[in-house]
Parts: sequence; structure tokens; C-alpha cells
Amino acid sequence: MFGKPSAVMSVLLSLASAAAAQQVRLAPEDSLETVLAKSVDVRPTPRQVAWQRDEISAFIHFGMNTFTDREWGDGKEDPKLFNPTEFDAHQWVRAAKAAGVSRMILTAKHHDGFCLWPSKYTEHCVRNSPWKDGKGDIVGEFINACRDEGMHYGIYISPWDRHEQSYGDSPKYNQYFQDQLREVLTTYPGIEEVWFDGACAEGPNGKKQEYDWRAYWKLIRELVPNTAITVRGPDVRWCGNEAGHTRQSEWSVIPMPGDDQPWESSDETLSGFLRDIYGDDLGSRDVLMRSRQNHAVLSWYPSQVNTSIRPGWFYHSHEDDRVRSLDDLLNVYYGSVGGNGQFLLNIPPDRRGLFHENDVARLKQLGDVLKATFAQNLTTGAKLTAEVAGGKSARDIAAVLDDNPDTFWTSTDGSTAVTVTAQLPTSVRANCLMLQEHIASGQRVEGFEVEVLTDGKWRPAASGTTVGYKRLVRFADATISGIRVRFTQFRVRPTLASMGLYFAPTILTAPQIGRNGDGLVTIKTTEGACARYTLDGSNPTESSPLFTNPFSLPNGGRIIAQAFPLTPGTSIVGSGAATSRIELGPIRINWKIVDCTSQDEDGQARKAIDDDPKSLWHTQFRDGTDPMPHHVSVDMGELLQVSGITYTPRKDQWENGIVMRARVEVSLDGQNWTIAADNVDFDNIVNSRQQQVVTFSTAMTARYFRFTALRTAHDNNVASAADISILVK
Ligand code: FUL
Repeated sequence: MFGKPSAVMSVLLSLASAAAAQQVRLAPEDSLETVLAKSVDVRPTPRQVAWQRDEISAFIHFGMNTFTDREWGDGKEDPKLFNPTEFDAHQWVRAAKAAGVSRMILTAKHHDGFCLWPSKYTEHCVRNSPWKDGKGDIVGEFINACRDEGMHYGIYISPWDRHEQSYGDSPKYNQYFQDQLREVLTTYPGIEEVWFDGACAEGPNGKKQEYDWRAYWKLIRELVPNTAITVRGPDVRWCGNEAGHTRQSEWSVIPMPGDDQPWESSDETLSGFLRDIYGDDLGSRDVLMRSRQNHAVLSWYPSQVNTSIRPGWFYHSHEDDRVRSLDDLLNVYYGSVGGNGQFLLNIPPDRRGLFHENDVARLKQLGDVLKATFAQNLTTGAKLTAEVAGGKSARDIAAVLDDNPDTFWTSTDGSTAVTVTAQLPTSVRANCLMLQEHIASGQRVEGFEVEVLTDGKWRPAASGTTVGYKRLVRFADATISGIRVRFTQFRVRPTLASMGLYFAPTILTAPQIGRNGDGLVTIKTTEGACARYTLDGSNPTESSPLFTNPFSLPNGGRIIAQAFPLTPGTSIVGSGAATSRIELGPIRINWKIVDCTSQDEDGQARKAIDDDPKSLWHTQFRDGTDPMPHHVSVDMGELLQVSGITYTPRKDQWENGIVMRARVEVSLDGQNWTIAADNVDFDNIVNSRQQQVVTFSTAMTARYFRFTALRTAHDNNVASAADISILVK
């Protein structure tokens, strides 16, 4: 993980391709045994293995939006706005390296079409910016910095282009896009990942484009054959959310629509790689057995977990104190890297062209904790044995501890259960086990149990399902003299490439802040910690008020709370890192809905103001829909100084009704309305379901407010809201 990106590539190339097929087709008559054997015949390509071994990647969203404070630019921005004052790509790379990152991906072009390299195909690029008098090249400097630091690198290049005039004129724009791809891939050698976003909406002419994915991918394969094409591509799949949620059981082999032809020649197979794939279970035996009916093609299609260190993908100064907490980042790390995925963590540079100090500090904390945890494998010197029911060892078990992911242990065919035991030379304090299958031999393990030896007795410590590239299993701290893993279910005899035992230091977690209907605020922390808080927007320090008893906050406000160790100076790592914040409106006991354009029987409008973010206002959809725009008007029961509103979208698996453009009006009498904010866009809200804050230019006295959804997800006639509230001055 730390600093040895691809030393083993040549061995890998020879190993991975032997029986390799990236795709194997199922037939309806296949028995369970055949299905399982076929699934194990699906193997990663060397480029997929190389990609997966760069366990943590950094995503860099930098561009016009950094200077306009937006998430999606409209392409009309003046290139003169782009002017970082202290741009230094080395600072990015070093800060990322400190976190354990070994690959970085830069937004060379986002949806606004502005190119961070001096493209000869457009004027909408750095050449026309004041930065370095138009002679600068962000992509070039980024790549040079990566090379200097031994960092792998890739680019994000958005097919959706809201600036380019030919966009929507399909053949013409496809040519333009390929020209740009060729330009980038040939000007800057060594690009190892091209990250394609699926976003496709209108361009400057109001027309949508039909992307020629096949041509884009073919061009990439031709120019840089070892480069992984991720997300909208055949090599790597999007995990399905931008929040950092991960699956309990992550399969790299999943059934795809299509035939067993490659995407170069089959439209059906091509389209299999062009979908967003959701759901908790993508590849269990049940899923595989069900998919036989459709002659599914099993493909090696591993998951990448992309999420941002801040709420937005791009830098916004108002998010400087909303950098994700250390425990939150660690949870994503354990769920992604430790759950057979890859972790793509976005860090947006600011207007100086630097990572902000808060992000740099968090990255270092993350790296420090990972180093403290994983630097020492506590199985060193252990005596390893393998017991095999229904078979025997087929390889030397020593391979599991040799620090080489290409060597592995396995048993003979027909094995029914396998137990690998490590007897440790001395007792150690441990709480984390690492397992790795030899993925070049496919993904095989479906279930395992972990036991630890304490005081001469074996006791259950944890259990799990898939392993794949890597599984990190956390268990309760224990002083142990042995550990054993029983592989209880597998598709064919399992492989084990590595095993590690570690002690992860305790991390303070962010406190939980809640307020009851009477306006009483409670702040909860985990054992061993206490919470300090502020109400003035500043970050809590050791001298901020200590939370002891619930306190009253009927008019709302901003609470920031932070966990501190109960005993200062104890060995808890990351103290001061875990902050929670909440923006509360006034209590809503007297609030009433006065009217709304439409509500479903289960989606009553009052659910937008009921203090339960899980319940939704949802307009009619069962027997037809009501026309847009939709609004809800609220009587707050008293005159208040309203300075803004908040809109919280639904956070479940559905997107229906999520508001993307809104209007807010206020009124003293519920009859005469004044517009407080109009045509406010909630950029990227569908993928990133954050609470949106709309601040008015001046606070307004009002008893009523009205929230109007002007445009919603899928551009249809439904609107929804998990919560709508106000901010008071
Ligand atoms: C999304 C984009 O629309 C966001 O702006 C961001 O780039 C994210 C990584 O992908 O689909």
C-alpha cells in the first residue's frame, strides 16, 4: 500500500492470463456445481489486478467550478475566472501519499467543458486563462508531480460537455471527444486509468448527445492498452453510490446482460458495461443460479468506491470545516479496501490550487493510523498449519506469510472445509485480521469464521462472507496466542495468498447530536470519550463547554460537537478529529402545512416538516401525476426573521422527486408572497444526497414560507422532500 505500486507486474502478467477469461457464459441447464466452477473460471485481466493493487486512489476535482463555487458549471464561464494563485501539484501528491494513496485521478475536463490542458481543439481551456499568462498546463504539471513522487495517475474526462457547440450533434461531437482523448493520451504518457462519468444531459444547444462508447474505448485500448477504463467502461464498476457505502459481500464476478462476445463486437455486451449497478447482492450463488435463465455472462467487474472528503466534489470554502472525520474515512477504508473494493477518495484543491490545510491534516491522520495499524504483521514468526476435510494441501502454506501476493496456498479438488491456523510465538493484542485470495485464480470464498486463542481456549471472534482481493475483519480487542480461520463455504477449493494480524488503535468517533420535540439537545459519544460543543460556528477545543445534560435550543442554530478522550493524553489516536455538526431550525411544534399541489396517500406534505428524515413528502404517482411545478406552503405560527431554508432529499435507494431546482417565497399573511430565492440549482444532489442550504441575500420577516420544486430528478412530474426547514437570524 505504501509506495510500491507495481513491482510485481511481470509475474502477474504471466499468472493471470493462463486460464483467464474475463467473461464466461451460463446456460439454463447448468447445475449448481457447473455454475460455481464457471464463476471461478472468470479471471481478472492484468490491468484489473494492477488497478486493484492500488488500493487507495485520490480523486482530484479541480477546474472552473473551483472558481465559481459550483458543482456543475454550465459551460458559459469566462476562462478568465480560472486563476489559481499558488498552484502546486507536488503539494497534492505529497499530501495524498501521506494518506497511503498510490494512484491519483484528475478531472482534466468536467461537465463545463473547460480543459485543464491547453487543448488545440477548444478555446475553452487553460490557454485562455490568466494563470501563467495562458502558458500553464495543469494536467502536465499534475502528471510530472506524480512521476516525481512515484505515484500512478489517471484522468477523468467528462463526455458531457456543456460548452462545446458540436455537443448533441452526435457524430461531430464524438469525433471532437476522441480528438481530445487522443490528445491527452498521447501528450501525457503513462496514464493508467481513464475515468468516465455516465452523466449525459443537454449541451449548449439544448440537445443531448449519443456517446459512441465503443469508439472511445477502442481508441484507449489502441493507444494505452494497459489503462483501466473505469465506471463507464469494461474494467471497473461504480459501487452504486457516492456516499462511501459498501456491501457486506462484494463480488468481483457478477452476471451481466449480453452474449459471450466481447464488447468490441456485441451491442448487448457493450450495454452491460453502460449501466449503473445497484443492489446489495450482485453475485451470490442465488444470484448466479437465477441469472442462468437469461444466459447471463459472468464478468470480472470489480467495484470502486468513490466518495469525497467533503460534502461536494469541488472545493467550497464554506465546507472547510466539514472535512470528513477520521473514523468516517476509516470506515470507508475498511468497507472498500477491506471489502474487496478499491477506495477512490476525492480531495478538491482550493482556489490557491492547493489542498486546504484541514484536508491535508486529515489525510495525514488517515495515513498515520493506517501505518500504525498495518506496519507490523503480528503473525510474523507464527507456525501455520492447514487442515483440509475431503482433500489435502496442494501447496506450501508458507506462501501465505511470504509477503508476496502472487504466491498462494490452496488445497486439492473436492475439499469440503478448510481451516488455516496460526500459532503465534508470543501472545499479542490484536483486533483485525486480513485475508487475501489469489484473485488471479478467481474469487472463491463465500463464507468463513474466525476464532482466537485466549487463555488456552478457542473462542469465536468474527465471521464473514466474501474475501476476494482483500478482506479486513475487525473483532473485539483481545490478547491472543493463536488465530484460526475456517473457510466454511467456497465455490471450489479456496486459495489464500496472504494473511495478516494487526492491532488498530481506537479512534474517537463523531458524537451524535439530536434534538427532541421540546427543543432539548442531547450529544452522545462512545465509551471512553466526552463531547465538547460550540454554538457560534467555531470548531470545539479542549476549553469549549463540555456536554453534561440536555440543553434547550428552541430557536435552532448551528451546533458543532467533537469527541475528546475522557482522560486527556490517553492513547486514543485522532483526538480532535471527529466533529459533527447540525444546522437546526426553530422547533416546529406549531408548524402547519397550509397548502400543497399534490401529495400521495403515504407521502403527506406534513412529512417534510416532521423531524423524521426517513419520512417523505411525495407527490401523487400511483394513478398518474399532477403537473409541475409543485409546492408546499408552511405556516410557522409566529413571525420569524428567516435568513434561508434547508432542503434535505430522500436518502433511500430511489431518486424519484429529488428537487434539482427550487424557488423559495415568504409571506407575512399567507396571501402576498415575496420571492426570497429563485431558480436555485441543487447540483449533483441525486448522486450526493446532502442537505442543501439556501441563504437569502437578506433576512426577511415572515410567518409563512413556500418551497417550490421547479425541476426534479428524471425531469418528470413528481417531487419529494425528506425535510424542509428554515434558518433564522
Ligand atoms: C458525478 C458527476 O456529475 C460529479 O460532478 C462528480 O464528478 C462525480 C465523481 O461523478 O456523476
